[in-house]
Amino acid sequence: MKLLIASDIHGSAFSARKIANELKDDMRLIILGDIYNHGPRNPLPEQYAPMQVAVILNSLKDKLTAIQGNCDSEVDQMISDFTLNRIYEMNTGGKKLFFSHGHVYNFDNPPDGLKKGDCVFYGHFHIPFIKEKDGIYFINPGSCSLPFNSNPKSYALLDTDDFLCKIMDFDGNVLFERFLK
Ligand SMILES: [Mn+2]
Repeated sequence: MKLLIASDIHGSAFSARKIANELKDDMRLIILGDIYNHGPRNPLPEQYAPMQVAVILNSLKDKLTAIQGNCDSEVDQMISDFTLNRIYEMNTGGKKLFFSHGHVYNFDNPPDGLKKGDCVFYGHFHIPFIKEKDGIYFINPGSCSLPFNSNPKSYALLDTDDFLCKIMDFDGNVLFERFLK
């Protein structure tokens, strides 16, 4: 199975469209929250149009798993044809993949009950990375809309057959890649 993992769209129709274009037929999409609102601390992203983001993501609802971010409110659920989950867990290939927004669970505060080889995915920080601590992997796809620290807009790809994880920009460049073994 191939997963496209993206985060922190923050209402950018431009970025939602880019993600939709990268999503191939054999992929599932996981969105790690901060979907519609730009957030009071952020500038407006490119083509800020939350309702257009909803139209794009609603059209992908059959292949989409979504997480609620700290900028996502009750009304955001009302415009979404998919559920905004606080966390999402997937068990595959002997691993647990744990997905959340990242303001609660992250490198400094991992969720309980993980073992070596498990993977924790989150956004929130708008900085892409693949880190490892005590055999547990922490993956941030960055923000596909409002990256910080002069990073490019980015997203992650994970193949759950060989667990190769890549963080990509929208020009096809691989920013980071690592086997999450
Ligand atoms: Mn955010």
